Amino acid sequence: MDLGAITKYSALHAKPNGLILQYGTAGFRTKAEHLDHVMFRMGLLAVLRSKQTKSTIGVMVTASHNPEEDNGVKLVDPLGEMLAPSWEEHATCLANAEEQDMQRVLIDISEKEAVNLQQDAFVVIGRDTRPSSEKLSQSVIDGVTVLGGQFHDYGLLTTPQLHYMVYCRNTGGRYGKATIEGYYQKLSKAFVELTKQASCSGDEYRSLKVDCANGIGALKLREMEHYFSQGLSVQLFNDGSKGKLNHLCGADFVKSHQKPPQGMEIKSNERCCSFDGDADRIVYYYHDADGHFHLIDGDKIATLISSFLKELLVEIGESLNIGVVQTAYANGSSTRYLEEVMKVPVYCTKTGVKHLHHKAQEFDIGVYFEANGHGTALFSTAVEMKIKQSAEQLEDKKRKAAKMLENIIDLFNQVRTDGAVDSWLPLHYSEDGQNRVWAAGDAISDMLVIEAILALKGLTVQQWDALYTDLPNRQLKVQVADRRVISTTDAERQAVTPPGLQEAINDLVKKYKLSRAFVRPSGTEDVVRVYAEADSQESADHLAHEVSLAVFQLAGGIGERPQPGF
Ligand code: 16G
Ligand code: MG
Repeated sequence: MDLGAITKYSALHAKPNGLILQYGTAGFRTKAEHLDHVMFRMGLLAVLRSKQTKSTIGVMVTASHNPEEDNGVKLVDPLGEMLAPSWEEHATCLANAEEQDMQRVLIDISEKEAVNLQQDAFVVIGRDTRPSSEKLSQSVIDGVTVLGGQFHDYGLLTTPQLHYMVYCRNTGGRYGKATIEGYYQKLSKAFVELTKQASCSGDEYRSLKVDCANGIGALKLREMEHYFSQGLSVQLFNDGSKGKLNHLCGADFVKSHQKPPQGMEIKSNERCCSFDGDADRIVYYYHDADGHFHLIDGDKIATLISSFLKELLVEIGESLNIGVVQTAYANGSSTRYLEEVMKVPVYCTKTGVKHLHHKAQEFDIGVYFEANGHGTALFSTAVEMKIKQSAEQLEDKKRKAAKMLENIIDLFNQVRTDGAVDSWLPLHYSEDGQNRVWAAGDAISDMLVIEAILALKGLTVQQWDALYTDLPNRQLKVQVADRRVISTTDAERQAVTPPGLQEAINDLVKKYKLSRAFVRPSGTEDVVRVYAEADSQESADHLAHEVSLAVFQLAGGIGERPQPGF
């Protein structure tokens, strides 16, 4: 380590005194002007992690669905998965060290993790379209180079594309080529193969309007569209040419406001979808003939995907276990439909992709989606092998179904480390013996899977929507002095503290039909989140308001008391 050079460069990316940030599920995220030192230091940390794992590490500069003024940074581990928890702690310590302590913290980390400083390091960098991202990614590069690391700057990428690049590089290109063309080719090939088998390829199945949140998704879809145009034509809106990133558009806006994005003209029954700012989330929607807006969220996406996969398995004659993983935010109607009509086991985990992902790995095929549109399907290696064999050996109809499944697996843009592909991996990387699969969801790949399924099944967007009717629901936020006074259990569905809160919620819920409510401290904002659903919108709204008041009274509310009306 050239400590002199580190000190000199660090001073050029000086930390504002007293600023404290936390590496959360979404990495570091805050106003862009507070992040220069964090970026430089994450460049340093990525080099240490790369030396330790003897693998390529990724650094993504993005703040996803946050406002344009914000930014953020996430490190991507060797198999394209999220950073290991112990290194998240190092990231927090390093980012928060005052200027004079930074070197000591850096040395501490490398000693604690037994990093061989002589080892080569390689870091790949991607960024979203925020005005601040280019300069911030340059600060990452400064950190990488001052510690002697090599790097490749991919420039503009979606978050899932950067994960793909990291995985491809660490598996010697066996999964795919670590280039943007490699990504386009891999996904498009699987999509075109799949949709070739669709008997109904009328125009209504072939065209889709996409709201790109004025973000990176627009650039990448535009580059990609000619690769899959045989199977699907996309019309892009909010492509960044005029509007502001995530402003009145994008998946987060559409889901939380339950209304269409601005800047998109929607004719009745046209199929539309929205990406978020870094293209790892997707929701669908349409207007019916009466002009009513219908949202098709992550729950209905999971239902479509799991029912299709189940049908294919029946056709092949395989009895594999499929499970669906949701969070407490999943609409009660979706859970009921999956369990009672589809007879698929459903599990509930805490909010946050890593929790769902972990649970989904327990199944031969695990489909997981958060209601907000974050999700994917995971296939165990054994299943993948079985399906590949079936695609070669079985006869006619069965073979066709196996081929479809094979293409769907490719289309999900998932990679894994268990079983058969172990031989691809750098042997020295085995963090905790778990099957590590990165597949936290990719809006582009999810979109192509959904479009292929709709075409193959000949389903219109209304028919898909009609699988079940969502229970009316409402989400609210409450300001409290310290949101940590709320602790939860049962996958966040029950409040343990403060005393009396759960009893109050139980009493309120009893007043309404088909009702349910829960509260949880947010992991990304300084608020308590409240969710309620009931048999009518009015009841859901009332219940949410009453629960908010209970939180305000029992959990130390601050500011104005929650008011009724939305
Ligand atoms: C993060 C999570 C997302 C979750 C959200 C909840 C990842 C990659 N992202 O964005 O899955 O839905 O947090 O936010 O894990 P909240 O805690 O503020 O409600
Ligand atoms: Mg995102």
